[in-house]
Amino acid sequence: MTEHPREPLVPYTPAQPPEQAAEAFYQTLRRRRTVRMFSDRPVSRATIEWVIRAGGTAPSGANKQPWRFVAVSDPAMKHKIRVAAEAEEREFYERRASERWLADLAPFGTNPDKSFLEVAPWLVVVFALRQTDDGGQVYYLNESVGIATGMLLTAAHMAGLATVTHTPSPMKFLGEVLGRPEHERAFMLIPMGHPADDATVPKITKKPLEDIAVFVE
Ligand code: IYR
Repeated sequence: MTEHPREPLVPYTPAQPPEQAAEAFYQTLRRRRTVRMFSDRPVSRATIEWVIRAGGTAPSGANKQPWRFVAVSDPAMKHKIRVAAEAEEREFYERRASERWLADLAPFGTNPDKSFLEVAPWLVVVFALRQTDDGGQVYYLNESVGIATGMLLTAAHMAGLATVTHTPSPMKFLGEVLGRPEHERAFMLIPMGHPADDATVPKITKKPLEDIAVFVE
């Protein structure tokens, strides 16, 4: 058997005790909202790089890190993505979506207009790798990429950036427009930037703890 190297854990110890640290983080995270009204105020590439690095710290099946984050600021590419996304969305709103689905979406005021895809300074397209870049097996792909995406969204929020988890369906056009290889499957399209000064968001609530948690002690 080969020896696999190990190293001492360097624990992260918050400045406050766990209970206070957990509440403080919750108070910050609860202010994240999905935003569809962006400012065109620029965001540096370095900011996006840090946010992507944060997403890339996610745990994944056998640490295969089966994700790729494609960050787009090129206006011509953003335009192409918008045009293609809006074509899919028109199909969705006019034909594919059931009456019930449209009714469920009504409170959010979404529609086929995806101008945020051009206004936001950056689009981060998350791809799930069906296999590693060298053809190896990946494990728990959706779980892994879902976690990394959640961490990416959290990192953007902590940097003061707004995001929307946009899932045009089908998303195949993203791989085509961006010229991504066959083994990369588009997972989510995430505009990132500062919110518009007059941005509004739907008045919605999150379920209270009693409705989302069960304690067995
Ligand atoms: N992809 C469409 C529709 C949509 C679906 C769900 I479920 C949402 O939570 C929001 C939107 C769109 O982006 O408009």
